[in-house]
Amino acid sequence: MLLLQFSTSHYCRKARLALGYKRINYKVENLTPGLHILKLKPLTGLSTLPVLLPQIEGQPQAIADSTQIIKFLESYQPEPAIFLTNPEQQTEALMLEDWLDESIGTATRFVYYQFRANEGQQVDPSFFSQMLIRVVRQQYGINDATVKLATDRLATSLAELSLRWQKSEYLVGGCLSVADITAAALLSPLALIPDYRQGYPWLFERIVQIHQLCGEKLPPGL
Ligand SMILES: N[C@@H](CCC(=O)N[C@@H](CS)C(=O)NCC(=O)O)C(=O)O
Repeated sequence: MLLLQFSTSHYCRKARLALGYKRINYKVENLTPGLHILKLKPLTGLSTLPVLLPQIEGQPQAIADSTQIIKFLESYQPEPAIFLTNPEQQTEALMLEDWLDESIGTATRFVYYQFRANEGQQVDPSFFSQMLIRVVRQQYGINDATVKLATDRLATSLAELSLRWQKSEYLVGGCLSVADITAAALLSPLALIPDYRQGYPWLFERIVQIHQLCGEKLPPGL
């Protein structure tokens, strides 16, 4: 299998965690932001990464979107399972995944690029990196006002995750699920931000444990 990705994208990390948990052999191809559209549009009709190319006869040519990739992996190789066997718990895990994808992953992006453009400039002060940060901020409308809203949304979501992860090792049910993998990936960019590292130590402990379970390299900062 081949995973088309941006090396630093937290949604691509989510797909890698799922592939790693299932111990599936795969290669990655890192696309260049901007030029990625030329490759993706004809393949998927979308412009976002990750995209998985199973490269297996009888399987789809390309699967876009991290949620769809995990669904595909679960049906292609059911064990070890990322979906829960209890239907109610599985519905809850999928709802958490969707909330994390659509709301929290976006809020993390806002807070992360705000940090990288200000106090975190020294993480990579190169011209290319700073230019990319400017483009991303413009593309997603990242500014002081939208970052304030995102920060607030993250605080609410971390309160919810803290209740769940401090009560049990798992967000839903009695084993690792799509909800844990999604949270570990989409909150991982916060590891570089000192306020989050100091305020939420339990979050980063769990992110490390999930990366270890999935055999995935730890995110920057951890
Ligand atoms: N819901 C999508 C979101 C993926 C996403 O937002 N990917 C970003 C990178 S983090 C992207 O490809 N952006 C480039 C673009 O929109 O052109 C998923 O889960 O795969």
